[in-house]
Parts: sequence; C-alpha cells; structure tokens
Amino acid sequence: MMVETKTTCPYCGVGCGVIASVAGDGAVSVRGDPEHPANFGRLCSKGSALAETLDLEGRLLYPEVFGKRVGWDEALDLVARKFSAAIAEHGPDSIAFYVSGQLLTEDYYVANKLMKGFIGSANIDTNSRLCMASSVAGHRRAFGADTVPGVYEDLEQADLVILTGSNLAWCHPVLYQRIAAAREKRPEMKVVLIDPRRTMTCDIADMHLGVRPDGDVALFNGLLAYLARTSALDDDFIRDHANGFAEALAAAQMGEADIPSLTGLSSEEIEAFYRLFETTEKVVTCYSQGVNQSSSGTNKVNAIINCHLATGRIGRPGTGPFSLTGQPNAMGGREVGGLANMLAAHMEIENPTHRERVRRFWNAPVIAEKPGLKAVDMFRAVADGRIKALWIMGTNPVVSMPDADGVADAIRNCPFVVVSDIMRDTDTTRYAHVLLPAAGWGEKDGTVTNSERRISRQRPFLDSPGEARADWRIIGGVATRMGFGKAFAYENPAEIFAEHAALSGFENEGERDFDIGGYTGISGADYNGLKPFQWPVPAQNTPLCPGGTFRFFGNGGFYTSDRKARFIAVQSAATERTNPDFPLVLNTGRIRDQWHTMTRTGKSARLSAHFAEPFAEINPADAKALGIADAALVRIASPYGEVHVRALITGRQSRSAVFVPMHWTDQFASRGRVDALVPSVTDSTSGQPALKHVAVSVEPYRAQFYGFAVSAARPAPGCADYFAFAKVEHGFRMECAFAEAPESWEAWCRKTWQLPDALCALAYFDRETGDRRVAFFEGVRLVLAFYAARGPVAVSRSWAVTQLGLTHSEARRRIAVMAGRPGMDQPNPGAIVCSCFSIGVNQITAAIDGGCGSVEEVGATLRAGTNCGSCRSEIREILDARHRKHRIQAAE
Ligand SMILES: Nc1nc2c(c(=O)[nH]1)N[C@H]1C(S)=C(S)[C@@H](COP(=O)(O)OP(=O)(O)OC[C@H]3O[C@@H](n4cnc5c(=O)[nH]c(N)nc54)[C@H](O)[C@@H]3O)O[C@H]1N2
Ligand SMILES: Nc1nc2c(c(=O)[nH]1)N[C@H]1C(S)=C(S)[C@@H](COP(=O)(O)OP(=O)(O)OC[C@H]3O[C@@H](n4cnc5c(=O)[nH]c(N)nc54)[C@H](O)[C@@H]3O)O[C@H]1N2
Ligand code: SF4
Ligand SMILES: [Mo]
Repeated sequence: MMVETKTTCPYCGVGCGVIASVAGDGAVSVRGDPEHPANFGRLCSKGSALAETLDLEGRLLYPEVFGKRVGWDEALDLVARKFSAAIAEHGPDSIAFYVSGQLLTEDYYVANKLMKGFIGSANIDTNSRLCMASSVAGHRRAFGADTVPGVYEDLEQADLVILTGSNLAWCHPVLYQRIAAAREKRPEMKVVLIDPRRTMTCDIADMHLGVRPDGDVALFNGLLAYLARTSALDDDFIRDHANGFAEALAAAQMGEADIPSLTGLSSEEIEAFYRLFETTEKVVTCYSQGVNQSSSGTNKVNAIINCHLATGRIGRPGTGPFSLTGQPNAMGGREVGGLANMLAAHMEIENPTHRERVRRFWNAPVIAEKPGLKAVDMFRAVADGRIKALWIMGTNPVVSMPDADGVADAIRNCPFVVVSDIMRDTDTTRYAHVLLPAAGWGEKDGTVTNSERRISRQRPFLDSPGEARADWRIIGGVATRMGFGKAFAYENPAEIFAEHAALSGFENEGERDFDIGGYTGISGADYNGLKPFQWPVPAQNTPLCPGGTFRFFGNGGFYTSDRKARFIAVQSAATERTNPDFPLVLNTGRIRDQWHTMTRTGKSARLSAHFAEPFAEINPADAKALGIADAALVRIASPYGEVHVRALITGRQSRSAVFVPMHWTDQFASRGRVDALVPSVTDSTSGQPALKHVAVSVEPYRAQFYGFAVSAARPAPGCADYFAFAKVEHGFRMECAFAEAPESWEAWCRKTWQLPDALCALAYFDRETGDRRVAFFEGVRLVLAFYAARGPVAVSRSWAVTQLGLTHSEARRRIAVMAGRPGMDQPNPGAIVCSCFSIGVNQITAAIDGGCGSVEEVGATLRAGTNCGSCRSEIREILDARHRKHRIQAAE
C-alpha cells in the first residue's frame, strides 16, 4: 500500500509542493504537487532527487557530549547548565545562537523567543545574514517594513523581466521554467540578464549585460536619471506615495558620467537597456545574491527600488522589485525576527513600544534592549572571547562564512560549542562539544514561507531515526532546563504556529505588514490540513484583495510613519579590490545540482554527476596568460587562505575574474572551501558579507602525478596532496594529484581504501608514458580501479563509473577496465548533462547528428530534459554549438 503525504521541498525559496509516497516496503518516491501554486507539479533536479538523500548513512542519531554518546537528558542538562552559568557570570550577551533559514518557522520562533525574551540578549543571528540581509535592509529603508510586494504570477505577467545578480536557471529552476513557459506563450515578453558571467540563465535572455563586479548601483542610478530625462516618471505616484525623490535623483545624476567605466558596459548596451525599461510598463526586477552579497548590497537594492517607485511600477500585476529568497524558510525566519536586529513578527528592536508589546505578549521576564551581533561580528566576538557559549543550528559556518579558516579557529577556541545537525560529520560538527541530533526533512513537521509570502506545510512521512528530535523540541528542552518551562511548554508545532499567528495580529490594526492573525488559535486538525496560503491574513477576516491576489503598495500604504515610501539617495562608487599581487576578482556562487555544503545533495549519485569536483571558471584569455590548460589544477590564493580546484576554461566567464562554487567542504575535497579566501568585508547597513568580489591570485597547481579512481568504498581523506571525491551509482569516484609519487601505488591504494591483503591487484605500468593502472576485483565485482599519469588522466569518467555496477566475469572486460577504455559494445556517454536520466553529452551530440533539431526532439529521442527540465538550457547550448559546427563544415 502506498501512503502519500503533501509537503514542501526543503531546498530553495521557490517553495515547491512535493508529494512524497512511501511504499509498503518503505521505499520513498517524490513528485511535484500539481496543486501547489508555486510549482503546479514541476520539480527541479534537486527536488526530483530528494528520495535519494533520505538514507541514514552519516546521520547523527544520538546526542553526544565530548565525542561520547549520551542520553538526551544528560546532553540538555549540560547545555542549559553551561548557558546559565555563562549568563550568570558574564551576562546574557556572552552567549550566542547562530541559526538558519532552513529551520522551520516553529523552530525559529522558539529559538528567537528564548534568546530575545527570556535570556534577554539579541545575540541570535542566522545564515540569512549571508543571504537576504541587504534585501531586508533595503526594504525597510524604502518601505518601512521588510515587505516583498509582489507574487510569482507577476513574473509571468510582466512584459519585461530583469534578472540581476540571479542565476535563476540553476538556483530557482522552477521559477525559471515558469518564465520560460510564459515567454513561449507571449514571445513579445523580454528578459534582460545582468550578471558578470554569461550563465545558463542567458538561455532565455534577450539581452545580457555583463556588468562589472558591483557595477549595479551605477547602472540603476543611471536608469533613474535617464527616466527623469525622458519624462518616463509617474509623477502622481511620486507625489502621493513617496518622499525623497529630488535627493535620490540628484545623487543619480551626479554619477552619470561614470556609468560606462563603473559598469564596464558600452553606451549602446546601456541605452538599449534603459530604453527597454522606459518603454515597457509591466516590469519586474528580480534580484538575488549578485545584488545582496556585496559591500554595496543595500544600496543596490534601493537603486533598483528607486526606479520602480519612480515609475509607479510596484504592487500592480506584472510589476515590482522582487527579491528572490534563497533558502526554503528565509522568509519565515524574517517573520519570526531571526535576525539580530529584528524583533518577532516584523517588529523593530529599536522601537520601545514594539519591545514592550512583544514582552507583554510573551509574558517574558526581560526583552533584548538593543540589536545583537550580526553573523560576522558574532564570530569576531567568538574569536576574541566575548562569546563564552555558542549554539549553531542547521548551518555549517566553517564552510559558508567569510574568513572560513578564521571562523573555524574561533569555534575551536570557544569554551562551549553546541551544534544541532542531521549529519554526524561536517566541517562544523568536528569542533562541537555537544552534538544534538535533529530530525530532518521528511521527519520534521512545521511551516515554511517562500519568496512570494506563501506559507506551506512541511509534513513528516518518516519516523525520526535513532533519537533525533525536532529542533523546536530540542530548544524547548534547553529553555525548560534554564527555568523557562512555562513559556516553552509546547506539545506540538501547531501550538507554536498558533502563538506566532496571534503575535502577528497582536495590537496590529494594519500597522504592520506581517499579519496572519486569522490563524490565531488554529486547531491541530486545521494545522495538519493547512493548505498553502499567502500572507497577509488578518484576523478581521476582511479579504484584503477581494477575488484576487494580494500585492502590497499598488496604492501606496507603505509602513513608514507617514505611509509614504522613501527614495534613498545612493552613490555609485568604484570598488577596486584587486592589486598587482591579487589581480583577479573571485566571484562565488552555486551550481545546478548541489545544495550549499552538500551534506544532503552530496549523497545522490545523480546530483553529483553534473560536477564531481570543485572548479574555477576561467576566461580563455586569462588562462592563456596564466599558463593554465583546460582541466589542469589551479591554486587560488588570497591573503586569507587558498583553495585547489580544477580549471574550467570558458568564454562564459568574463575577463580578469574567476568563479568558484561555494559547495565543496573538507568532507569531499582536500582544499575546496572557497570561503577560506573571502575576507570579512560587509555592507555597512546590512552587515551582509561581500561574497562575490574578492581579490585573488591564480596559478597552476604543479603536481608530479595525477590520479583518477572509481571505487566501491569511500577513500580515506588526506590520501593525496589534492583530492576530490564524489558519490556515484555503486560507490565513489576520485580525482587526485601528488607532489611526489608514493613508493608503491599498490600499497597506496590498499591504504587509501583499506583493502584486505587477500585481495589481489591487477597492475599495469607503461614505461614509455609512465602511466600506471591498478585494479582490484572481488569475484566478478570491481572494488577499485586506479589510474595514474604524469598529466591529467585521460580516462572517460562516465564510462569508468559504470564499471562499478557491472559483472566482470570475462578477462576481456577486466582488461578493458585496466586499459581505461570502453570496448566497442560499451559506448561512452560523456559528461552527464541530464541528471534525471543520466544522459551524457556524447549521447546528446549523437542524437543531434542523427537529426534531432530541437531540445524537444532530443528529449523525445533520449528523454534528456523531459523530467525536471533543469538541463534544457545546457542541451540547447550543445545544440547551438553542434549546429554552428555543422554550418562551418557546410560552408567549407
Ligand atoms: N542549485 C542550487 N540552488 C540554490 C541554492 C544552492 O545551493 N544550489 N541555494 C539557494 C540559496 S540559499 C540562495 S541564496 C540562492 C542564490 O541564488 P543566486 O543568487 O541566483 O545564485 P548565486 O550563484 O549565488 O549568484 C547569482 C549570480 O550573481 C552573479 N554576480 C556576481 N557578482 C555580481 C554583481 O556584482 N552584479 C550582478 N548583477 N551579478 C553578480 C554571479 O555571477 C552569479 O551568477 O540560490 C538558492 N538555490
Ligand atoms: N563564498 C560564498 N559563501 C556563501 C554563499 C556564496 O554565495 N558564496 N552563500 C551564502 C548563503 S546565501 C547561504 S544561505 C549560506 C548557506 O550555508 P550553510 O547554511 O552553512 O549551508 P548548508 O549546507 O545549507 O547548511 C545546513 C546545515 O544544516 C544541516 N541540516 C539540514 N537539515 C537540518 C534540520 O532540519 N535541522 C538541523 N538542526 N540541521 C539541519 C545540514 O546537514 C547542514 O550541515 O552560505 C553562504 N555562504
Ligand atoms: S525549484 Fe527545485 S530546489 Fe527549489 S523548491 Fe522547487 S524543487 Fe525544490
Ligand atoms: Mo542563501
């Protein structure tokens, strides 16, 4: 019998509805929920592979204290005792919580309540500081509240969608698909992409502006000046609903002459973009980390909002600035006040009326009097000893914080560190004194809010393994032991949600945007059946927008004291970070199939096939100048640290810059944590770190020997000077490099994979080239094949990994494995493009050569791109390249 549960994807802020089915034998499968208004049944590659990440391999199953398994009581008693002792001795500001946009709203609410209302400090900050803080600050400056005015439909209804600092195709794939589908229906709809890189999102763009790093303020300031000059302003909206226009315009006009140099764009490109904006009424500007993660992040946000306010393009269908949130519950975290400078329910910590109101509502003994430490400052305070006890929940700062090595040192030296996670071994858990096992996706129960203010349920469909517990229950357990039992006596998440809803409506009277007072006192049964809904839902039950979708600010009504929006005068200035020693700009971000620090997506062979190794995108001209060949290893350094990654030479990368993904950790690679390079430079308003603009040097990584292996078991970390491994269908694959050859390759293999002596090695040595091959078979199964060479190993990776699952009874087959070459009967699929059906580039090329002329025809032939669709832009690129080649051949 199949049991189906409606829940929500735990990855990105699109917030797709998922139906999880558990079969009689316990096997889980997932599909998109056709009724969920975020995705209408669609899922991307990560969502589609959710079932592959649910195994218990590597899970943290029991509480641990100083590396020893203990019972929950012992662990929670210790945490409560240590926190209480630190407070008694050094005051409430001597402790800190560093939490996550991946906690559920209920978990987040309880953590925030404990810190701000009962401990009496605001030292709770979240990884959303690295993600959304500039948007929050920009919204608050312009709107008086952290409000996302629009809804997803606006992206489909707009005639111009501007995507700036967003790689939507890879990071919000279902929204990307919704725009692509809308554009197919209405070809007159235009898309502009603003990104220093020509990303896969370019596939739907009519115009790509390869802006210089941090050229955004100049670009949007220039747009404001242009709109004024061309009389494209909405004077009525400006007069009736906003203040500060003259100052903002004056600031914008001042910088006009510098726009080409600051943006790096030609005047034709700039003019064409400005004209498009001027002449299109329905414009949505979507922005994400290329905007937020910058020392000018808040100014970028306001420069964008200024243009929308000036044209009155906000709050009406198909219009508005649109902040795309990253994590599944970035928005929920903001609603509960999870940032150190906010209070619960979008109330302000600086406002004494708000503080007193929240304190009364909670019946709390105290309330935090001032903003707490923001993430970067928090870890500085950990480093210099001001923080005596730290609790990290649902985030991996040793990987994801700037100055990551400094953060690791700070955590290592902190007197008391608690980590709540679902995994036993992460780069952060290794420094914890206390490990608390949290229930993960599929086990936990609560709500999340997506980018368009839609609250959806995450529902459990699996039992929590071992002794894992919901985060809210863990926090409540500590609160109770600290003496606050009465205020934390929740039996279930429904009670927490009901309280959260009540607080949002408490003494609100339309004064605050976040109001779900309509759910005050919601029953357990109603909570269980809760359908996805968008806020606001005030208690009065008067529909705010009869018969339609609610958008904020179409008719003004901002949350400032005079209800008018504020234009913000922002200056554009050159941000030069490079210097002769560190001449290139490092830009960092995401790839299609991995989620952050890979603790979950790294478990899926399908998702790990897209990129199996940390890499740096380098422009061909830079590579040439630096003496870097394609697929060579490179060493990237900054004054803070270094990383070793594979070079991926591509014209998509702009000159004088490199892009390195943020995902690799010490669990998967020798030196791939890119945040080790990033200094703790932050936006002065939002405190968000500038993770996309770092000065680095790049040089070839010289090695004597290179290796590649496929193995049934995980290799031991530290086995080679350079290594990176990835999950594959029946085991692992590993790339490695050696400064010096080991004395015996066979002995090295045995040690790295802990192979029993009884297992015989097949070895091969080519005197001429120096190539070495070693393979171990156990019966007919391949246990390990290792290839070493003086240069990068030329063995088909995709073919080699398939060898792990095959039966090698014939000598011919074993020899083929040794030779590292497919036999005639085993075609080589090439690098995997479609992760859903494991279709490689060679197969796609063959299908194109065989007559497939479109992405749809390739799909019909190979199924590639027909499930989640996340690889469709890559298939289109292969098609275009192939057709170009055919045309050139025909012309010759
Ligand atoms: N596959 C996948 N999807 C994810 C995630 C994931 O880990 N993996 N994480 C989720 C999370 S938490 C987040 S926050 C989002 C992030 O989603 P995005 O913000 O779309 O992703 P990033 O790759 O961080 O950065 C976006 C782009 O900003 C560009 N950029 C860099 N500097 C500048 C600049 O100065 N100006 C402009 N205009 N652009 C610039 C980069 O080249 C990059 O292509 O993704 C979410 N979705
Ligand atoms: N250089 C660079 N750095 C970046 C970025 C960038 O673009 N460039 N992006 C930044 C951004 S936008 C973000 S959002 C961060 C993300 O960075 P992190 O938050 O550090 O990354 P995750 O891998 O998502 O970490 C989540 C952790 O929580 C655990 N976990 C999963 N589910 C649960 C649960 O239910 N309960 C608990 N307690 N734990 C759980 C996971 O195993 C994992 O260890 O990285 C930031 N860092
Ligand atoms: S777009 Fe993909 S990762 Fe994001 S919520 Fe939907 S399925 Fe999950
Ligand atoms: Mo994020």
